[in-house]
Amino acid sequence: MSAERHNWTKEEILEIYNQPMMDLLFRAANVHREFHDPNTVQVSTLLSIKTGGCPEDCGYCPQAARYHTDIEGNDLMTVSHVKAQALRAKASGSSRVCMGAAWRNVKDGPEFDQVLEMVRTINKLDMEVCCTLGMLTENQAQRLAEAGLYAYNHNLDTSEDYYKDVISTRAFEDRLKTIDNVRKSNVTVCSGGIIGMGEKLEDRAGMLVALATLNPQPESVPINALVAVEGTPMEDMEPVPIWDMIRMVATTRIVMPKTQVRLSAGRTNMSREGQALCFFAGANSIFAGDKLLTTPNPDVNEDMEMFKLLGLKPQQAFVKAPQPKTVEQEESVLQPLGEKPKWTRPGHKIERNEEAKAKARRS
Ligand code: SAM
Ligand code: DTB
Ligand code: SF4
Repeated sequence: MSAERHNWTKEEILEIYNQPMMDLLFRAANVHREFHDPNTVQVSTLLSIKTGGCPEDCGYCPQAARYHTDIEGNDLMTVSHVKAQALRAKASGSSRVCMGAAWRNVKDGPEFDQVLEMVRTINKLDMEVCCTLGMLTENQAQRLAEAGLYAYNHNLDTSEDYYKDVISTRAFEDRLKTIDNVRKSNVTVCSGGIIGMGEKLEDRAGMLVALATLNPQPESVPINALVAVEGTPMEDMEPVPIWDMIRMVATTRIVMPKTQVRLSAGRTNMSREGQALCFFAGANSIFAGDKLLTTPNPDVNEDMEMFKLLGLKPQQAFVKAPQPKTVEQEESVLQPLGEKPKWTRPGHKIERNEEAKAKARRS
């Protein structure tokens, strides 16, 4: 029986990652079957509730204002628009809606109040609600919990070492702090990262160490393959080989046996056979819908065809954790604190991010 372990080392994880493929697949599939129904996959729909114009410099991200990518930015969506999209998602088989905002961090005020109303509205549709809004204080996490939030997504993205080559406007410790703030509430933690950003295998293992040594481990771990978007500093990155994705998913499954491993961005470049191997290796969750936040994703009908072909069933809502209760705004005991937390601004320079910025200025 595999137990959840919190003392994984980078060396152990590298050894798992690098073992012969057939051994890795066999071990991962066994762990997967101990803890999960191998024929069930959780399906989430992403909704970009506030797109573009972000002040951060995450080197992979098309929503960073400084890179001048071709995306159409917009203001915060209305609650009624969000409700209509959630109903569509539910009708197409999603059990969870994940709302993303291109923010560095959450600020108390009318926009956050509007997000809280979105959370209440979707929870009342009996769907799991997830948000990814950037950095969060403990009070903000509690207020989201009270509104009925099921999960909060905040990715470590890569190892602590490589993080400094990807993002200069906030630090790895800030990410851990937000995860800790979420953990103190009743909201489940969703945290993972991206492969294909030029990192070494040691960095992939380093990221998994950082996630697997959290106690408890995150309830959900998204593994994204970089979507290289024109205009970002990572526009010329080579696509991730499918075998790397399979190895990463399998290793994540082994070191975090109970977590929901999410096969996230990058599926448009993966064949059905490749995705099937990822499911065999322990992936048991996907993002559905023809758009992620700003980039393409397979069409829902294509995914449902794949599910049929593989005999996979979408997971019902709230089978892994009970539905949170929504506290109405008038009954809330929690007040916004209007905090101005001191999130780190490391201020180091990343050459390729500077070059992308300069290129955008010239064009
Ligand atoms: N602004 C918030 C934040 O950074 O936490 C939430 C939104 S952000 C877009 C959510 C996550 O999407 C990032 O942490 C990153 O892992 C993933 N992501 C963004 N751009 C990506 C890309 N081009 N390819 C793959 N994953 C990407
Ligand atoms: C996650 O790990 N991947 C999703 C979700 N969490 C928010 C986002 C992927 C974004 C891919 C790039 C885009 O569409 O903008
Ligand atoms: Fe902003 Fe999030 Fe994109 Fe970074 S990943 S630039 S914080 S939207």
